[in-house]
Order: sequence, then structure tokens, then C-alpha cells
Amino acid sequence: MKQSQTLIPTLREVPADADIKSHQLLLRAGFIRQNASGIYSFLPLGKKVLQKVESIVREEMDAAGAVEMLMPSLQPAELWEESGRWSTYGPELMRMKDRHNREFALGATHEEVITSLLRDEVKSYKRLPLTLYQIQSKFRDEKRPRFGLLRGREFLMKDAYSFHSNQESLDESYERMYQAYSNIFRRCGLNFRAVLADSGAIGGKDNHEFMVLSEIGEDTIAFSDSSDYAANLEMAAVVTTYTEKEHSGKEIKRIETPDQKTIAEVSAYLEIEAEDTVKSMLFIADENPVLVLVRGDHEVNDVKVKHAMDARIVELASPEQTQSLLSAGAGSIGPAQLPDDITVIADHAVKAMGDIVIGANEEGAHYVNAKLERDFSVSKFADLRFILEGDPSPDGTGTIQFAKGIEVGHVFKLGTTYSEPMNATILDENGRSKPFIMGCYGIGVSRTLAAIAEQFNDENGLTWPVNIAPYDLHILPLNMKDEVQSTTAEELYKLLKDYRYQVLLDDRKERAGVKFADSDLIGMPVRITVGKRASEGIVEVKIRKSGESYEVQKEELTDKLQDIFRQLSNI
Ligand code: 9G3
Repeated sequence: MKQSQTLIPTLREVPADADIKSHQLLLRAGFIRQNASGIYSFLPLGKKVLQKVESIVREEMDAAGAVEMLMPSLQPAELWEESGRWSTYGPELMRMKDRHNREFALGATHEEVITSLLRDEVKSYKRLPLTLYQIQSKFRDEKRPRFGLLRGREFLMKDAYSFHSNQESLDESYERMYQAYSNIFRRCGLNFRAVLADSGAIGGKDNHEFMVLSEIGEDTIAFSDSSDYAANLEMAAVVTTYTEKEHSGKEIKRIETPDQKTIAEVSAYLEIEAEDTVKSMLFIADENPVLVLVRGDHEVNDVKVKHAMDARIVELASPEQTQSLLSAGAGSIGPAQLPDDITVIADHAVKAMGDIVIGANEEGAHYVNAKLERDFSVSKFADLRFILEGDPSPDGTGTIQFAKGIEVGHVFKLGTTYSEPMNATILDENGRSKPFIMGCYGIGVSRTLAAIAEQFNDENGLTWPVNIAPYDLHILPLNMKDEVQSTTAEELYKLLKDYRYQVLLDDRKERAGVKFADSDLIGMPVRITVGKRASEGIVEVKIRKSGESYEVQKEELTDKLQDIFRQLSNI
């Protein structure tokens, strides 16, 4: 490709509203341009990289036995009504009406569409297992799109769906997809971890997120410093054991704590440690009020509350709900003298506490010397707190550290979450009708591109890994007016394309400084500079990432490049 014939609008300055490296560089290097908040055009270089990521995804999906198809982005609302999601999703689900006033969703994901297809086309267990995938734009009206392609409102996703007549078959497909994802992210050169995750509102059982380690990641990973245990912070189980504290035997006593609301305020006011107080938080779990108790120095993990209550939806009670149920504000509630329709559950750490300070369910009042079971009861103890750095790893090996991650993939065991409500069934070997057992597997393709740019850059610009770069080689004739340089460059361009390299030729009439700066910015793995020494048949070969450069006779160029690309390709 000749640069005079393509569109690579590089920028000198860092765009104002881009606040992470990958977003800044993809804009400055002319890979993407924003059309609206969270909505981007992929310019030629960006499209080329997208194609490289897609082809790695396709190769690994096909090798894992999945078959590619393509579903529509326009989805009839009826399907989402069947699954019950038309009403559970809010403004994030983009909706529209056609000319007949019929309602549609703009595809945020495709469980409903694919399940309705299989319901119509597959009736017998003999046709299973079947795994179908697509690579297609998704629409999610994020409240705060940010970080460029990392959280957009229209983005490219590979979504795959597997169909089974039994759990073993799902487990096997899940394992194959898990391996395929590891291959994909390794071939993209990414430093990633597969972490235990929560299935969120879409139900289903165990599932894993594939996280690229990055300090700008939105998710926190809890991992062991001496084993391969890794989990999303919400899922990381706490196995800490607590030493029992003796209770003084003193009677519970009500004390005035005027305007003392937070644990920090109350413990400072009473001159005690936060760990001698109990934090009480009121949640609504599938419409049932539940008071959750954790030790004052811990934080309630609402995902663990959801699992402990076996609820689909768990939300913090609103101030109004708290006031009407407990006749006090959030800073003064506690487990003593509760209305009996409020369940009380507590984190394991509470069981080992001695004299406890709790809210008195009265503005500006607390109880001291409260004793578990004497002054308040707990219906169930469970692991309800967020794990902390330094806690023992749940697998018993090492201690927990935190890292930030960018979620680039997510694999789910869905079970019958969609096939049940949508009546998508097959006849099993005994002729009995039963719902499909499903799995679903997503990769953020455009997000993966941004994660690669986030990991592969230096102070001069992008440093694409060989598997991903838009072109293998960038030829830079420094002075297009110099006959020798321009013909040598043209000659090498043709020769190297014959050698099946993907070549970008900077044939613009720009000064050398501009060409070098742009070349460093867009980041092809290897640059060939055709300068003054072209008259002696010598060109310079430079490796972008390492900065190594060589003076090479034209005749030796293809051999030298073969060595270089062999060295660059074994990641
Ligand atoms: C929606 C909107 C946003 C969503 C969803 C639905 C996330 C939604 C979860 C998934 C699960 C898997 C198939 C590929 C892999 C991920 N955000 N999820 O279902 F309507 Cl607005 O997408 N889907």
C-alpha cells in the first residue's frame, strides 16, 4: 500500500478528551476517529488490525469446532419478551420502532435470537452438540462511554453459543472454548489471566472472565502470589479463620452518638477499633428485606449476598425503604429489636466478635457491649465480605494480591436460562422433551485491539506485535525527489511484496523528520529506510520495538528480513 493512496491522518498533539495511552495513540496514529460518544470509525490501519484480530479468533473458533454464521442486529422485541429481558433491561438496551410501529432491540447480545433459531431448526438430541459463532457489531447505550474502544456504545464482539443435551457435553465444549480463548489472547501477545467470575444477571453457573492485566483496567482481580488461583474480586472466596474474642458479660447499653454515622465516626467517637463495631446494611433480595452484618473494618460484597440469599436481583435498600422498615437512617441501623420479617445474615467474622457496637435503629444512637445471640440473632453466617490483599488464597496456597484488569473475554455455562423460558426443547434419547443446555462465549474484538495498543507502545508511539500489525514492513524513502532513493524504494516495495510481506510505502513528498515521526507513531514491526547510502546499494533496517538497526546491502535484505521476522515471531 502506498501512503499517497490511503488515509492515515496522524496528529502531533494528544487529543484533549483521550485520557489513556491506547485511546490517545489510536487517535494520533490515525487508526480510529470518533463519530459520537462511544462510537468510532476504523480508518484503514485500524481496520487492518481488526482483521488480524478477527482472523486469529476465527482460526481458533474453527479449530475448537465452532461454526461461523451471522445474525441480525435488529431483533424483534417479542423474543426479548419471551426471555423476560425486554423489561429487565433499562436504557442500556437500545430500542427502535420500524415503519409499522413494531418494536425492535438493537442487538446488545444474541441469546434470544440464537435460541429461537435452534428452537425452530433442531428437534433431536442426535443433532447436538452444536456451537455457532458470529463476529458482529453490538449496541449497548453505556451511561459513561470512556477510554475509547474499551467502553464504547457500538463495538465488535465475537459471540458464540453452544447447545447440548447434557451437562457433560457442555462441560467439554466449555473446556474447548476456554483453551481456544487462551490460544487467542496468547497469539495476540497479551498478558492475560482467566479468572473465576460471577454470571451477573444472566444466570447460569460457573464462568470465567479473561482479563488483560493493566493498571487502567476497570475490574479488580484477586490472585494468589504463589499459585494460579485468580478470581474477579466479587467472586474471590474468603477462607480467613478468626480468633474468638471473649465477651465481657456486660449488659447491652444504649448510648447517644449524635451525628455519628459512618464506622469511622462511631469508632472514633467511642474510641474503639472499627473491628469492634458491626456494619449493618439493608438490602432487598428479590423483594425480601435482608440486614447484612459485617465486621466494621470489612466491606459487604453484594454478589456474595446474592449467592447467600440465592436471589436473582440484590439491591441496597433506598433511604426511604430503610427509614420505613427500620425507622432510622443507614448510619444508625442494627440487628437488635428488629421487625421479625427482616432476615439477618452475617459474615463469618462477626461470629468471633466479643463486645459489639451496633446501630440502635434510632437516629444518633448506638448500643455497646452487644452480645451475639443474647441481644440479637443471626439466621445464617456466610462469606459476605470482599477479600482483602494479604488474606489467605482460597486454594490454600499463598496470599491474595490485587491487580487491575481489562475484561476481553467471558465464557459462561448458561444451562437452561434461555431455553426454559423460550421453550426451546429437544427430544432426548428416551423421547422425552427437555430444554437445550447452553453455553455462551464472548470476546470483545475491538476491545482486544485497544488492550493490545495499551500493552504495546512506547514514548514514540505504537509497537504492534508481528501477528497483529497492519503491515509487516514500512519502507521510508527519505527524499522522493532523489531519483536513486525513489526508484530503490519502488524496487524494494515490489520485491518484498513478491516475498509475500505486507508492505506500506511512505511515498509522500514529506521531509524525513515527518516520515520518521509518523513511522514510529503507527508502529509497524520493521522499517526500511532508503536514504543517502542507497547510492551505495545500502538501506537501513530497524526493528520498531527494540530499536535495533542494521545497515544492509540491498541484495542481502530478504535474508536479513527472514532472520528478523523469525526472531520477532516466536512470542
Ligand atoms: C443487554 C445489554 C447489556 C448486556 C446484556 C444484555 C452484558 C448481556 C451479558 C452477556 C452475556 C454473553 C453472549 C456473548 C458473551 C457474553 N451486557 N450481557 O446479556 F441487553 Cl443492554 O452479553 N452474551
